[in-house]
Amino acid sequence: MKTRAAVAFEAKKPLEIVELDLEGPKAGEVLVEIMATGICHTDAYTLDGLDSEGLFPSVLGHEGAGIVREVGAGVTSVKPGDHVIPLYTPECGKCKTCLSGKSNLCTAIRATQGKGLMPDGTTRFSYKGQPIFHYMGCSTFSNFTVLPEIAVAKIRDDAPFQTSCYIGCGVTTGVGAVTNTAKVQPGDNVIVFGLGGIGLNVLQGAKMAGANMIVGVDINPAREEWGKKFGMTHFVNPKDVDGDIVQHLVALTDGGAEYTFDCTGNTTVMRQALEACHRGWGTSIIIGVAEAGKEISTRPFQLVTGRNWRGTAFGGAKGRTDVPKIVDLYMDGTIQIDPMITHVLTLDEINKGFDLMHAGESIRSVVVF
Ligand code: NAD
Ligand code: AHE
Ligand code: ZN
Repeated sequence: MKTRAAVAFEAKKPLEIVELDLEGPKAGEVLVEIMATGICHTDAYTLDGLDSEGLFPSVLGHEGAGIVREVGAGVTSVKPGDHVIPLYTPECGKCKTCLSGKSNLCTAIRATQGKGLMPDGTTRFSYKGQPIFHYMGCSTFSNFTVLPEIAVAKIRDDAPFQTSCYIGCGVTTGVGAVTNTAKVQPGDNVIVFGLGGIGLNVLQGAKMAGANMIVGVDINPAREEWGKKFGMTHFVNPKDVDGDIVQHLVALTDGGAEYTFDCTGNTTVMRQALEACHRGWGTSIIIGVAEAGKEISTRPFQLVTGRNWRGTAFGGAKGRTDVPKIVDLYMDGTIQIDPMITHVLTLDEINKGFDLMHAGESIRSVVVF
């Protein structure tokens, strides 16, 4: 079949809207009509050539929602007409990691996914006879895409696509980092670095968890108002701080926070986040994705004296199990999404979504098909 898609033909170039050829689902795969997709900073990072695994030409996008239109042989858990959210972190339920119960990082298809391929080692997309790579196993910047059955979460039919697509990455990552990874407890102090599409969701997760001080840190002054809407109790703009930002935050939180979260992808900020943790027990969670070649560093003394450094992917959420529950939390009003969708675009306008993100003018842009 044919599908309209925004294709990343080259790094650092705008996406091009073209009609691609799409092969139907093979055994264990499903064809999904994408109804809406968010634009996450990770898409921009890959398009900008900063991703070690970035491949071109490819169809980016990993934060979608849509409807199953066809299933391949042997697919039993979803059927045509089901509403689904694609999962860049699938859940096979059978691999060592899934069986361990210790992590959401299912390994069933990770190797081929990182190479832009379906589990059988081929692509379903092509353009003028040339293969086009998949991205994060999702490729939601296409009106239709093919996914492994284990990489879709079935969700309730009454959830609007335009907002619930955000659960495919940003919402689950931010809220899950607090509830699944950090397990923030009532009364804990929290510092969130970077109040964008992920950081605001960390704020709302911290509020849900009953955190005491919820400190937001951002170099964009406009993010102060945004943070306040989602539970932030204190805002710090590092540009307005005289002296050392870490000392400032440690003083503000009476010795450092129980939990800090990096939602910037900046390795200097990651160090600040670790060092703003409370001596003896504070834990810093890295959410931000750093560009190829970057490394983190700190004095080992920071860890010797009891600070912990951790990371999280997709908020530690087990996609097929947890995503439908997050959709329920959104639908019952426990989790807010609508105010964070600042821009709704057509596929033809998708590059504007990247421009808005880089200019700091959007929280989430969503493309509707
Ligand atoms: P975004 O562009 O919406 O937000 C980033 C925010 O960080 C902005 O508000 C920006 O002003 C702020 N910022 C930038 N530099 C800063 C600095 N030096 N100090 C303080 N604030 C600073 O991006 P997003 O979509 O929220 O994504 C945030 C990061 O999380 C990205 O690195 C993205 O790739 C990553 N991410 C990781 C996961 C995961 O599973 N681990 C999932 C989604 C996104
Ligand atoms: N490809 C990059 C790593 C990118 C990365 O860490 N991705 C996160 C999700 S970001 C979503 O917006 C993730 O899930 N990581 C775990 C995984 O298995 O990819 C690189 O450095 O090579
Ligand atoms: Zn993302």
